[in-house]
Amino acid sequence: AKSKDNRLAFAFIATAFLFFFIGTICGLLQGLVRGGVIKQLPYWLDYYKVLTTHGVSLALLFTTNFIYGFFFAGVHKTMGNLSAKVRAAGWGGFWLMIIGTIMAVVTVLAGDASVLYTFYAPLKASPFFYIGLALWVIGSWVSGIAMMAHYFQWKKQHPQETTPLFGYMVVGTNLLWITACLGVAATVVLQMIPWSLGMTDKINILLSRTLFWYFGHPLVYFWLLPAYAYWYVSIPKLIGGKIFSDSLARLSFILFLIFSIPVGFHHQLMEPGIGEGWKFIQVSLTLMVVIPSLMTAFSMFASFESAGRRKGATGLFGWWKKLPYGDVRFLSPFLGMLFFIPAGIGGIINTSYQLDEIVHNTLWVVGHFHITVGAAVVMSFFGITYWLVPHLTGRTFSKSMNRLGILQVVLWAVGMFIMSTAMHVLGLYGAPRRTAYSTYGNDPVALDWFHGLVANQLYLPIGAFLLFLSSMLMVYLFIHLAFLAPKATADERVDFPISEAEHPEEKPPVILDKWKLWVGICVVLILLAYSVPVMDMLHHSPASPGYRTW
Ligand code: HAS
Repeated sequence: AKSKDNRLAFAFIATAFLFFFIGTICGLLQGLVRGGVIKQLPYWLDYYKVLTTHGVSLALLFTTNFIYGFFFAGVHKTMGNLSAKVRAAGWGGFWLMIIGTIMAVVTVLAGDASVLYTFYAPLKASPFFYIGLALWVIGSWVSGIAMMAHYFQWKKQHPQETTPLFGYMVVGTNLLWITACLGVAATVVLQMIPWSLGMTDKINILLSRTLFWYFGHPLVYFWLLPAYAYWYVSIPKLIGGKIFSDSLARLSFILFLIFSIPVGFHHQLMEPGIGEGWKFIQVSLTLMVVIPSLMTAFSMFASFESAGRRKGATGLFGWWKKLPYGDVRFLSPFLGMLFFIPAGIGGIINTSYQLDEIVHNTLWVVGHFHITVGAAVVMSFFGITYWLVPHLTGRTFSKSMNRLGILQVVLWAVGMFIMSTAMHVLGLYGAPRRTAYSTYGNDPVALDWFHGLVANQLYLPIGAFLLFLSSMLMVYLFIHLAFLAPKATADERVDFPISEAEHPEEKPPVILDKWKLWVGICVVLILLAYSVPVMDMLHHSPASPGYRTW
């Protein structure tokens, strides 16, 4: 039912779907251009403008707004009503993010910021774009701190009780986000805004890219962790099981907090100006951050097996037949998990220096991030949407909606499979990413490369079209669940699924709750991995003039 807290959560979710709508339309256009179906977009709809809108709307705006909606709903569910102050701060953050977003999106649509979602210097956008970004980051901090304040208030009022797992995960994710954003805030406020305002005429590119990736890699875990929260906290309940280990789940979040920041150089392996020793350190730390994902995979298999055995499954793999594939709340994240297996392998390939030399800046990387964030994460968000929206609006979720939901997620999975496989293959054949000239001026050699049976650019628009159909169905289903479905009676109410622990008597070790300790270790690792190279960049890396995109 609609409480004041649920209204806040709903505001985040509804705006998330607005950005999803804009971003997925741009996705279709791009697929058509990259596949050579549309030779060239009209001049007012330049390819790079579309690509920037696609990346910013989906990777930055849809994800963040969705995550905050999900988190606010979850902390309300597990730790009770927000205090008036906390709720006001949540709304304050929301509006700051909206103002920042409008500034950035309008600037992009006006063609004054076709700098892509990574806004690498020396590409220079209008100052409104950067100021919008800065406001958006500050807004996200305000809302994030509000959620954490709710958790710590709860903890104070219940000193003897184990902190709820969901709230714990919200704190871990927000600490990760706030620490990560320091990098992007530094480059935007100290480098890019003065430069785009004309106060400085040159910019230290290596430093700005380093500060960006200091933020950019933990950004991907900021997307992933809410999906993991759903996997750990809700999936066991949906499959009729229990959380395999509460402590393991907490430990995996701590490991993400510690290891996901000092690894940004694995995006810069091909860049000169950073010593190989420093790249080596950060690659080693990247391999450490794989461990909590392997722990999560292990934990999911354990939950599936124990839920299956509870339902009478026997043998090593009998549980496989007992999972509720007909329930979209489960099917969607489950398909996402399947995507995440090759996605994780691809990530390990990317971080291996010599292999990255082959795939860097090719469509392979685009394939990698479409099956990580575009499948594992987003399919988890779809699964959440089907119960969260009716939960927040007090409406019903009927069997026919579930069937349409299954159609939507299957379309997404098939479209994503076709498109991302093609991206990986084309990337290995050498197709570059981020180019509008996808038929390479009809160069016969390029056409020969990309028009085979296996490596064919046409798979991109085919996949993109199915993804587009799926996204429009998702938008329709969102609108239906939010505004049109019948109001639920007391019996029909859709609940927020929270699982019980397999062994509730086992309390998680107290040390896991010592946030200061974990943030301290995180800071030490960041200093170890970054301070010398950054000092070096400050002193030795030359500044460069910009390239105005408007
Ligand atoms: Fe990545 C580039 C390395 C994970 C997103 N990545 C990107 C970019 C994005 C992105 C957006 O080292 C492009 C940035 C740009 O625009 O330039 N990535 C990694 C590594 C991991 C990884 C080592 N990435 C992610 C996740 C993302 C994401 C997660 C989004 C959410 N990535 C890289 C590197 C680059 C990169 C380089 C730069 C490349 C370049 O050259 O530019 C790891 O975290 C992956 C660990 C994951 C696993 C998988 C565990 C499997 C699980 C599922 C279990 C399944 C079950 C179901 C239980 C080890 C948990 C099974 C049921 C059955 C019945 C079978």
